Amino acid sequence: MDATPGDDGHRDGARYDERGAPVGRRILLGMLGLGAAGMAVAPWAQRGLENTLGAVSGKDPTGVTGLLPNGGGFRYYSVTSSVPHKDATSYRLTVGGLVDRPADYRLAELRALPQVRLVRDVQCVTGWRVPGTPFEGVRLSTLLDAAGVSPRARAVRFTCFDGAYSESLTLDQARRPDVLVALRMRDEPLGHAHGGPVRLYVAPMYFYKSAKWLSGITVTDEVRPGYWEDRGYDVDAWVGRSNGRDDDPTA
Ligand SMILES: Nc1nc2c(c(=O)[nH]1)N[C@H]1C(S)=C(S)[C@@H](COP(=O)(O)O)O[C@H]1N2
Ligand SMILES: [Mo]
Repeated sequence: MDATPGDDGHRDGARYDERGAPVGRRILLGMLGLGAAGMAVAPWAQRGLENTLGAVSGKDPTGVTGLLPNGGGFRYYSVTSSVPHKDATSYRLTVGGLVDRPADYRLAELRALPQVRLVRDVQCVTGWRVPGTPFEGVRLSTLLDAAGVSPRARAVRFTCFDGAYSESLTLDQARRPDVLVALRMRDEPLGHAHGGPVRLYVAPMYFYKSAKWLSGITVTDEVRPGYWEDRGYDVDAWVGRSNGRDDDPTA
């Protein structure tokens, strides 16, 4: 783990050279190595640690089911403590709020809708990038059109079955053709670690907008900042044009 004391795991890592290439430290966000990595971790990670240790000692009712062994002898914990597993039988996506026709989709129903495949670079605001990553799924606009968005609506809020994460988009952003309710990543069904069976995929924005384990889409009258946005990150998270980059003379 490269989590560094004093680095919040997002903002301090977002540094770019003149060509716009990220030069920040790599942080494996979402997974936290315990043990020899020690306790010198970023504040966001400490929050995860506390949640996780709380869960181990029984204080967190969600418990720990997200333990994953890895080759190095570390155990990995999800920052948000445990995340339930959902499959084709148990998964549901609700669409509600300021709509005429609230809906409740099963995985098979989402798979039966028109699918769109996009190949873009994944960019975390901390600086790590994965070039040319295919995502495939249903356009969010398809689900919004099916639901019939009220004229009073201005934004869309996303909630997750991890019980902790949330995100938001303006209605205009949500209607972009490069915003998907993704069922596949890298030409495979979306695995649990990447937010499967269904995650949001907001191609033009930093990856924190792409909420994993998506369970709720609520049309609202105003933007409600999401999990990281409550912690200081931009709601409008355009890659290269947000999170202070425009104000940074070194950017
Ligand atoms: N539910 C949920 N979604 C989330 C996060 C999270 O912690 N929980 N982390 C966000 C951040 S900061 C990033 S960089 C990506 C990481 O996605 P990955 O685990 O598929 O690489 O998920 C985003 N969506
Ligand atoms: Mo991130």
